[in-house]
Amino acid sequence: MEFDKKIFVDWLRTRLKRNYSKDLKEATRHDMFDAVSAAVMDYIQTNWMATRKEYEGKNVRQLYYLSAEFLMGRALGNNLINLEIREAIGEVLEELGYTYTEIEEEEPDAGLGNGGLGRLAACFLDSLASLDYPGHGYGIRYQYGMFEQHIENGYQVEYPDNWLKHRDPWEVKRSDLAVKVSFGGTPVAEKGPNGNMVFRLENVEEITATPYDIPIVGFNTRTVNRLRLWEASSEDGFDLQLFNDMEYMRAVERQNKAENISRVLYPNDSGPSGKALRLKQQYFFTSASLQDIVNKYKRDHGSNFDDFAKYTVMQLNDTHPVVAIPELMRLLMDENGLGWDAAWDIVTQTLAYTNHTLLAEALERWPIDIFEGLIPRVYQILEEINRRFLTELRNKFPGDWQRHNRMSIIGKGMINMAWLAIVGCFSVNGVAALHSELLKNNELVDWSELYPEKFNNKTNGVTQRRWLLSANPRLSSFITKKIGSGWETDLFRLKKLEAFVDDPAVLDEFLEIKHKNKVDLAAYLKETQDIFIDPDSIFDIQIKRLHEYKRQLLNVLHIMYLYNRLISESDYNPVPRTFIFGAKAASGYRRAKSIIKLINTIADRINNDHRVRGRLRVVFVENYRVSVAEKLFPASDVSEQISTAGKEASGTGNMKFMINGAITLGTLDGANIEIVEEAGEENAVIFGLTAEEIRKIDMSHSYNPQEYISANPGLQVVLNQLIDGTYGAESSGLFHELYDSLVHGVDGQRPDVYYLLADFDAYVQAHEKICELYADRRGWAKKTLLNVARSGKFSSDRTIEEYVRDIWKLEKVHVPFPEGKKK
Ligand code: 26Q
Repeated sequence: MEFDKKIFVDWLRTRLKRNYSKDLKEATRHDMFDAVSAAVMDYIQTNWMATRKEYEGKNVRQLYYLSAEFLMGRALGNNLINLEIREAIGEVLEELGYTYTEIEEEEPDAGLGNGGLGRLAACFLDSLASLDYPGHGYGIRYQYGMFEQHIENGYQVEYPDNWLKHRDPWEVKRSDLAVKVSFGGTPVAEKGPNGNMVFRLENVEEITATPYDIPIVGFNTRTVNRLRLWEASSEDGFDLQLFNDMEYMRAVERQNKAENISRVLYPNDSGPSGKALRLKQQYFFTSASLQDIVNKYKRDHGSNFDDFAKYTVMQLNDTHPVVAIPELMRLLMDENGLGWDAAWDIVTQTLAYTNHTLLAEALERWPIDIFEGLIPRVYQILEEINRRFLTELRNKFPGDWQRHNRMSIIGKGMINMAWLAIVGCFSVNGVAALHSELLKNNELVDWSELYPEKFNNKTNGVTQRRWLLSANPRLSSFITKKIGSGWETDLFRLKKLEAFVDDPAVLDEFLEIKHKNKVDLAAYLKETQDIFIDPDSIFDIQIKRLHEYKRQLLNVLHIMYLYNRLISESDYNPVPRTFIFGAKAASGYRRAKSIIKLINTIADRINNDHRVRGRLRVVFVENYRVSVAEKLFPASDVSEQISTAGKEASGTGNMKFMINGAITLGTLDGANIEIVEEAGEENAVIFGLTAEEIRKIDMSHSYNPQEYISANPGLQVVLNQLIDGTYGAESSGLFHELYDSLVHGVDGQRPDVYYLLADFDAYVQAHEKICELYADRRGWAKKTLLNVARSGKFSSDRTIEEYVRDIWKLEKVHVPFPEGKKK
């Protein structure tokens, strides 16, 4: 990237004058952020246009990643890094009297996702562009992203995330590409142009979908791909003929109702909401995206669809866009005159599906009446898909009625979206080796028997550009100094760091970097939450959505246990520890919210008890999000990955910890298994029941948590403290319910569904082990450096290459730099 400081400053001056009527001296930090971003956008546009022309000129096969969520976080730092002008911009800002950090902090996170699934989509876009693949995202431009979390009196309180309050400098509105999405109405049959029967909808509610494009800038390449997010509005506003007071009010109401579709991200990341508006969101962005893709194909190739599958492949991020299957059928048949068989061939050659969960309660199912009411023609097509599928099934398994019932897409008044996905897609993948095996052999065994060729694994990954190069500059320069550059696009090169693991000087240098990062985090927490933490203590961190299966409660029970020991055993003197949590609970998830209150209650008590001062602290980081995660991972010593084995599909935070040199304290669940495999058993601390052991106990119904309580008096005390008033008024309410859920079972559920008590002892031992390892500073440094060195597999670049090889079959497209310019 050619960069000229003087031109850049001139540009800033012009921009500030034009948009804010200010000169450089008068500009606020936010003005400055906006102007810098706009200038960077100008740089990006040149490459963006060049990329589009290259794709169009070469007529290449393209991937579309359909996802209800893209958890992008901030863009400025990432774009500057990928354009390799971060340092230069930093210098310009300093010369103008700003620090780079204060300008960066002005940008709100684009929090258009709940957690892992949404962040994975964002990492994938970064890898696609950085590896020069033509792959683009399609999603929803939520006006309000993931809620802002405040902690009030220890409780989580949700506030709207008004991230578009100021304009978003990274988006380009494309009103010229708006499409219509219809809801409701009555399907009416008519003769189509080819003499076949097609359906037209009468009396529909028509919604306008307007795309906003966001550039996805590849690292050290000219490739700029596109994230296209749809906004909902209504066109049929004002009927001037009928204009009167009532009509006016109705018109505005219609507007609001339409705009509500892209108003807000649903904040629950498990357990279907069952709400019609959620289905509206799904159909809205899926239909708009498919129309856009079909329109583009027709512009490039005319209306013969024979080559559609050759130039197009779509990945469905979980079941949220799975309505694409009947909708693409509808577009091809009703709007483009194809017959059923031709349309079905296209659908089943272009769509692929990723599953992200094993939890039965999280599988998406829609009541027929909601579905049919909102999209009646799509429902008709769905019924026909199911009718044909059941015919196929009866031929394969004649007389096996139970199997037919289990596998019917429509049954018991509900539509099973995962079943639809498996029938309509050519590929079905899980997101870590264990997860894919469990899908194939347990949850989806009926399906893998029917379609064994569809099932495959794609272990998740994370982009090292954001999670190491950008988030951890100290470690990044250390790495480049030791092994040279190149790891930014080939993370396996970190392997070369293994040459240094017995060099004491290097180990000390490595420890020093971690220490400085911990000092930075401590300063940030002091500044934002007025909490003091000691950088010489172990930073033991659990950051992820709050869920019972992720077992934050196990972490808390252990902290209570440790606290009791520190007070009662005068000769007990382990390494000082700081336990850090960050987590949002879905707004309607009562028990998850009780756990947040418990963490804050315990933190408050411990942090104010002089008896454990300097030895134990607990911090709950408020409003955990991508930009805060970027400060936490680099400062981590211990990565808490303690889900009940068999429940966490993969996890991706676990990978971000590893590449930043933390030790995994975890169960053999999700990608933890592969992390330990790569790092070496001696460089992680693993504990607890395995997925297989848990499955056996589950099936035999033999679990009795009381056995574990009786065998461990310390655990007994901790559990009693939840209800005996030790921790105040909540002990009779919220905490009592947590106690009951562990000891007795609540609402007809079995006690301790997630086996916290069964794993408690092993977890205590695991923490002891951590302290022992940490005390040997160079031993610890060696283990954590080996984790970094062996983290190559967990780059999303590796994941994307596997998707490309097995599913997408894309070719790289190199966008050439202009004559005489760099590279
Ligand atoms: C569904 C229907 C209605 C409303 C909301 C939803 C919904 C929204 C988000 C359901 C699920 C999610 C998100 C799931 C998720 O983040 N899963 C995580 O995906 C990661 C990436 O593959 C894995 O690493 C995690 O293990 C998995 O929990």
